[in-house]
Amino acid sequence: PAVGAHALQTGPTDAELFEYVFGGGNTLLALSFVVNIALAGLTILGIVYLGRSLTDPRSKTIATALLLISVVSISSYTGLTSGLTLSVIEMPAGHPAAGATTAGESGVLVMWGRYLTWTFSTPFILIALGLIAGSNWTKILTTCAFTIAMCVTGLAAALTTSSLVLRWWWFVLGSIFFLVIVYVILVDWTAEAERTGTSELFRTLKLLTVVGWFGYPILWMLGVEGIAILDVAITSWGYSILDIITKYIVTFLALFYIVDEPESITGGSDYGATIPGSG
Ligand code: RET
Repeated sequence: PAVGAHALQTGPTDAELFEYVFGGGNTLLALSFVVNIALAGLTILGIVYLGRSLTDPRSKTIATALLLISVVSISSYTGLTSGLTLSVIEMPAGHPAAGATTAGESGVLVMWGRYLTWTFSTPFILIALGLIAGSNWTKILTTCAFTIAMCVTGLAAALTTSSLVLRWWWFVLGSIFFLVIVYVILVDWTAEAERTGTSELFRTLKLLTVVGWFGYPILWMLGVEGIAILDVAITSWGYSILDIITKYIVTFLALFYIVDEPESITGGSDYGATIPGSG
């Protein structure tokens, strides 16, 4: 092999993986990708339509962050659909899926494009949530940095083939980063939303986000990357359904609110500034 060749550059090509997923026999998996392309597209159109009358700069910033969630999502699912961000990867010794074969190659189908693209989509979810809570950019960007770290370690966990222990160590690191985000949402932003006057909306968004986001590491553990008790199509549908909740449903709830009540979102003197005198 060429110098520098590694797992991603060997095994089936994108064309072979596309044929494997869409050539029949894997309809369930194929649908879990295509349905989300459609939903992300509809969400983009919905935001452009409903957001067209927004004038308040902070509401516009929120709507733009919401738009970018679905822009990343439609690209992410296009990557999975085309086979470009799928690979067949051999699991290390001791892994329950070690020795499996997929599409005539030894290894399991890994949807690594999901972890890669969460790196770009989850920060926009946190920007929207933080602005709705009336938080400041220090806290918002802190959560963004931690979600990027979490997703990249998840990607590393999925792609590590040298050792089972190191796969799980990556996972533990990612989970610690995740807890930082959960803390900021549940403690800081909950208090800030109270002061800003957005606590009613924030409570709903917080519930969908925190409960929904916990589903991802659970699926990772149960799916083929972890203890492999769920097959790849079921795991993929799990992620696709979680995406519907944590992205499109969160987007529309937030959007209806800022379109209806743009004045209550302008809590801060600056975007995301804490209201003067509120501590
Ligand atoms: C990983 C594995 C490492 C440990 C943890 C994870 C959490 C992932 C989460 C993903 C959320 C994704 C969303 C995508 C929407 O576009 C990476 C699975 C904790 C919380 C909301």
